[in-house]
Amino acid sequence: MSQPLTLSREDIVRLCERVEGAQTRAYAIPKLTDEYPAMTVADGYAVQAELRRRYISQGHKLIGWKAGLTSKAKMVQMGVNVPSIGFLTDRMARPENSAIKTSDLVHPRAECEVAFVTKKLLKGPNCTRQDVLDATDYVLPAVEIIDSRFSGFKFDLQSVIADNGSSARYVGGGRARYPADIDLSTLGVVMEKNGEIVATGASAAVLGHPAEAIAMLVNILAEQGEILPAGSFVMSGAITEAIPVKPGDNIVARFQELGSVSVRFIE
Ligand code: OOG
Ligand code: MG
Repeated sequence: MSQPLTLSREDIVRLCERVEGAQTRAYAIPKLTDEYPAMTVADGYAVQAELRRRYISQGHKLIGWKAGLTSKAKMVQMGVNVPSIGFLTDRMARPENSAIKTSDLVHPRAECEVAFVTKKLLKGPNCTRQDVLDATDYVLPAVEIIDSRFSGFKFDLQSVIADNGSSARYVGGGRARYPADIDLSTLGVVMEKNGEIVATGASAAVLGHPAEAIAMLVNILAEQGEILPAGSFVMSGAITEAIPVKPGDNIVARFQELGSVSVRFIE
């Protein structure tokens, strides 16, 4: 993120309010670069940081972070070739097996990811996969429900970062494991929608090893002067492409060694 900021403080607040409105009232907006074509990745993170401050001042709690666009399948699907990060709050969490309302989302899609829960503080720069594994308490399977606020799920890296990486809902579940007990790079995953297999993949799709994505996330946090505290919940990014969901749909993500996570969707 060695790019400069091009947005003024006023622009950052204005774009933050625009994204916040779209997120909280579930409507689509044009990508931000339509109006601010010179926007950089650093500008995107400045808008995201403003959004985080705003939610926290409204009483939301920061639970952790997510890496996004860390697999080839996702990069190809979204036409973006650089990973990104976003924050996760308590308001986005949903219990396993719960019914997720779609009426407060724009155009939700489900993804399966490996999540990490940390027991030691992590900080960059130069955070490595091994640092992440040493600081990990346990890993667990997760389903993320992303919901880009941009029309047609069409965006560029700057815009999606400002929209907090399309973060909307997340569900952890399955079976928690110590990272030393399993080979995190070779886990197979199958995603089923309404009983049919809609996507399959292996965890190596995420930068070769999901812990690599967490190290990258910690290094991006460092560029923003942030650390990853112990006790954080961190998702490493979708292994396969994201699958659109609508009311009545049922998603089951089955992970080798980690069990499965189910969610269903209602109006
Ligand atoms: C951006 C979010 C990507 C992932 O796991 O790759 C993401 C998007 O595709 O809207 O969460
Ligand atoms: Mg994701």
